[in-house]
Amino acid sequence: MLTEAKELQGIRCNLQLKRPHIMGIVNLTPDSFSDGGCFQETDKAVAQALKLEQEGATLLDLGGESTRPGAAPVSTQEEMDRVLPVLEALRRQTSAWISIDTSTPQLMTEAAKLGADLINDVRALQRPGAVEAVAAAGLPVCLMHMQGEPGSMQKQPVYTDLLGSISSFLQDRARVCREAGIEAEKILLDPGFGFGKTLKHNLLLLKQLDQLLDLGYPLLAGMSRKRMLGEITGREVDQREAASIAAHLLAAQKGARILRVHDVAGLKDALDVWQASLNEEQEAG
Ligand code: PT1
Repeated sequence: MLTEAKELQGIRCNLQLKRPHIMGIVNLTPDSFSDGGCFQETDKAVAQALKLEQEGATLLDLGGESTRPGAAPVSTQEEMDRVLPVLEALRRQTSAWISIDTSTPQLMTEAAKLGADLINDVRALQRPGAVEAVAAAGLPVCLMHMQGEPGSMQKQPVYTDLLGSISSFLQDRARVCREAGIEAEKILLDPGFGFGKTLKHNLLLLKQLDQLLDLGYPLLAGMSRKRMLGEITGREVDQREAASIAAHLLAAQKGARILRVHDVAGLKDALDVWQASLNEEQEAG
C-alpha cells in the first residue's frame, strides 16, 4: 500500500490534508429568468461564497455548467461569462482556495490567469486540450469518474466491477496527467457519486471508498443533496441537509479529505465533533 498524500501542492500555498476540508458549492447556473454575468448576480454569488468561507469552507467551488442528471450542455462563452466575473471579484476578497468546476479548456486557462487555485473537472480532463491547459497553468486538479454524460448517465448504469472500473479509470487519468507534466502532488481523485450510478452503486462506493486510497492520491467526495440521499430518506432536495452531513462524515471516516457540500456550517460541527473524539482517543492513550 502506498503512503497517503499529506498535502496538496498549490499555486499560492499548499493545502494540508491531515484533516478533512470542506469545499463550499457556489452555483453560478442561473434559473431561466435571470441572466448570468450582470452585477447583481455577481455580487450575490460573491456574498454566498464569503458566507460559506465564514462557516468553515477552506475551498470554494465555482461552477457555471450544471452537471446534475438530465442537465443540458452550455456554450463556452456562456460558461465563461458566468464564472470569470465572480472569480475576479471573489479573488480580491478571499484567501480561501477558489476551485473552478469546469470541463472547458479555455475557461481553465482564463481562470488560472485570474488567480484560481484548483480545477475541478467531472470529465477528468478528457476534453481535447484540457490536460495541456492544466499542465501549462501549473494548477492542481480534481479528476472525477463519470459513466456517460450528464444528459443520459442515469439511464440504467451497469457495472460488472464497480470499484474496479472506477479505480482503473482514475488511475489511467492520473497517469495521463503525470505524463503531461502535472505533478502527483497536484492530483486529487473523486469517485463521482451520482454520476452514472444507481443507489446501490453509490452505497457500495461509500462503503468501500477506502479502497481508492490505495491509488495514492487524496480523495474528494460530493454527495450534497443528491438523489441517493432522497432515495434513502424520502426527502425532497431542500430537506436533505442532515442526510448530507451524515454521508460526508462517513466519507471522511473512509478517508475522503475534501468534502464538497452546499451546507457548510452543519458539516463543520460534525467534523469538529469527530476530530475532538479522535484527539481524546490519543490523549487517553
Ligand atoms: C462531485 C460533483 C462535482 N457533483 C466533483 N464535482 C456535482 N468533483 C458537480 C443527483 O444524483 O460529486 N464531485 N460537480 C453535481 N452533480 C450532481 C450529480 C448533482 C448527481 C446531483 C446528482 O441528484
